Amino acid sequence: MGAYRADDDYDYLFKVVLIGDSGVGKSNLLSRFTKNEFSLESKSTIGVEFATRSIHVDDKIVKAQIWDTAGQERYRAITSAYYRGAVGALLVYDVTRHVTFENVERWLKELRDHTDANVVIMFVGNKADLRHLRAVSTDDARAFAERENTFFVETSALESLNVDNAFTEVLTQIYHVVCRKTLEIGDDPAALPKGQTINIGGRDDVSAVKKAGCCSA
Ligand SMILES: Nc1nc2c(ncn2[C@@H]2O[C@H](COP(=O)(O)OP(=O)(O)OP(=O)(O)O)[C@@H](O)[C@H]2O)c(=O)[nH]1
Ligand SMILES: [Mg+2]
Repeated sequence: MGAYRADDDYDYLFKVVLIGDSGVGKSNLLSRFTKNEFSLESKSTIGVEFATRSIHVDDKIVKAQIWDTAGQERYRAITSAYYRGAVGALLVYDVTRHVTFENVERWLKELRDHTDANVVIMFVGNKADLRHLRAVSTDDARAFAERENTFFVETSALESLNVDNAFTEVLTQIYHVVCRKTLEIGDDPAALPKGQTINIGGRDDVSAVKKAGCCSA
């Protein structure tokens, strides 16, 4: 039937949320990843938007449903609904505005208060293209990520630097956590190591495994 696959032809669907202060570039990271588009004059997000993109991990199709909301409190939707079912998050700050880096602890707390303990978190320093305006060092950000046990990358939505990598890494990590759970549950549920499970079967969860079967790794 040719190389085309229907949009709903996927093996896994994962909900991923974007969080971080207003203006750090969440919406542009999303549009760069899902549409390869960037806008210098994008407006603040109001409410919630989402977009999808499918990628291959091993021989499986992983579809990401990525949610984006406003960094500003007054434009944000109901917090618990935004996080419900999320298995991954990109926590974004702006490398040229130190205050956005200082606020990540608050974002991290909100994220952890509302999601499974094993949500995969990518800490993202965006606007790396603005080299002359840098206000947060890579070392400081990496140290924070190590302390908080999250992944870390610097990106530029403008220059398409590391944007695909950031999303792909999150999706791949989620995929491996989900696979591990399936495999180990198949063996002996009691043997599940702490800190490695992700709830994907709950009724309210958007993220779900569509078909049975898992990674070969
Ligand atoms: N130089 C540069 N500018 C960027 C980059 N990413 C986003 N911007 C600009 O930063 C501004 C804010 O970007 P948005 O994507 O709207 O930010 P946001 O985090 O979605 O903001 P809220 O919706 O208000 O929470 C826009 O003017 C973008 O063009 C980047 O990588 N480099
Ligand atoms: Mg936005």
